[in-house]
Amino acid sequence: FQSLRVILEEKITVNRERVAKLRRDNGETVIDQITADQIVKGMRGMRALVNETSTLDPYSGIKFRGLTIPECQARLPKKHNQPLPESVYWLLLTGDIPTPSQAEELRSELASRASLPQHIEDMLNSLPKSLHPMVQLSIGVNSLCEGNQFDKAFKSDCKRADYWKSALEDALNLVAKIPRIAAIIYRNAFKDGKICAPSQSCDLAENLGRMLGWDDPNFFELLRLYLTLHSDHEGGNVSAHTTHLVGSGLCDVFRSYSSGLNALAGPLHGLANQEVLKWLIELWKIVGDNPTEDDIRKYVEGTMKKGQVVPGYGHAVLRVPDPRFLIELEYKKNYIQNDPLLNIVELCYKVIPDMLKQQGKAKNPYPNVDAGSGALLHHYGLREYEFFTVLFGVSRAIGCSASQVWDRALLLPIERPISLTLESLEELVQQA
Ligand code: CMX
Repeated sequence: FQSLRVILEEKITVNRERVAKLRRDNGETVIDQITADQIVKGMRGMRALVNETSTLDPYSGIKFRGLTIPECQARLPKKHNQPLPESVYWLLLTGDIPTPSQAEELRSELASRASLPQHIEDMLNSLPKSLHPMVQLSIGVNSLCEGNQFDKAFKSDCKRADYWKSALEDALNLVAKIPRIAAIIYRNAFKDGKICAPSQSCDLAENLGRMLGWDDPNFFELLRLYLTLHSDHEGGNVSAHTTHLVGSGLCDVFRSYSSGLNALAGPLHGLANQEVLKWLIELWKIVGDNPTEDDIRKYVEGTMKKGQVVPGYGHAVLRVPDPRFLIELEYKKNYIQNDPLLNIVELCYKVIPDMLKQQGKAKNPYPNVDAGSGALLHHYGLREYEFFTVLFGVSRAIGCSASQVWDRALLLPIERPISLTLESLEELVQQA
């Protein structure tokens, strides 16, 4: 952990200089224009945020600190065939590929922080089982804010330039503890409420899998992939942006990310994870194990006729099949022999893009990450789809908390754009 701090300190000094130079030399340089359409259509394509951890290209997809996911799979320290989530976290925090010993150092540090205060366990155990798991997750993460390091620093005479140090402490605690919150929610809502303790020798994925109640190395391997795929998706998506926005008012990472989790719980965003599986299971019930393309078409037509979106398809930025979905298919090909639900996922991929193209509305007719993730979890016996977005939330804590460390590191200010009434927008358009 000490070496992580030292590396970050060096990088932060360099990057603060870059910001200072950018502002000094080009602070007034115009780099973009905004159209009226962008203002009324969810700010699509508007480049207006700084986010260091990842970038998203419409055609090549997500890059974590410049690395595609296949590059991460090839170059980051792994367990079996997938990157350790801890090595992804190191990469997002520092921009460097960790050495195996650095990944191990972070793994051990996070494992040592993985337990929860008893009162938080009691509080989670007292929540009604019927409360949606995402609400429980948001409550659990919010409650971690008690005694957080950032607030302590803020209330002491800590200099603003040093805020990132306490933010890093909190970020590590969030990533270390959120698997246990998730597992308690799962065990209470869907099992007998009993849960094993986190182990000091496991990585984040295996600890999560064991606390959920699995003892299957193949499931832990899938969780490693899952945590990597969902860890970050640049700064403009609803959950990352919410976390950043709330954090910009100097909320600690627990309260910021708790807000981000509520944002993730929308059906057009992270809840699509659960909606896809619900939709696929209904489809499976109707068409059976060996459907034809026509069977799928009929079902999709039914969804569209009801005016609903086809879950797991489309994206606000991507304009190609989501590379994360293609990795899910690759995983199925390499690890899973014959699973009727996953076969249906593949058949959907053959049929749905053409149907969405014909409908002519969606700018991106291709599958996103959610189109395949739930069916993979289902294969290993995790079938309670209301829980799926919680796993998304556990993963995204990695990217959102690393981003918040950099928000503090770069001394980013409170976010405060200006909103317009329709009348003022109409006037501005006339004047332009
Ligand atoms: N099925 C049917 N219609 C769709 C569609 C889909 N999967 N995706 C987009 N459309 C429709 C939109 O509803 C919109 O219709 P209206 O003009 O009638 O409002 C039109 O196509 C244009 O939308 P768009 O510009 O292509 O898409 P947006 O950027 O507005 O929205 C997204 C992107 C992801 C919300 C949308 O594609 C969608 O609702 N997909 C299904 C839900 C889903 O899978 N969400 C997960 C996304 C990944 C994530 O963030 O986690």
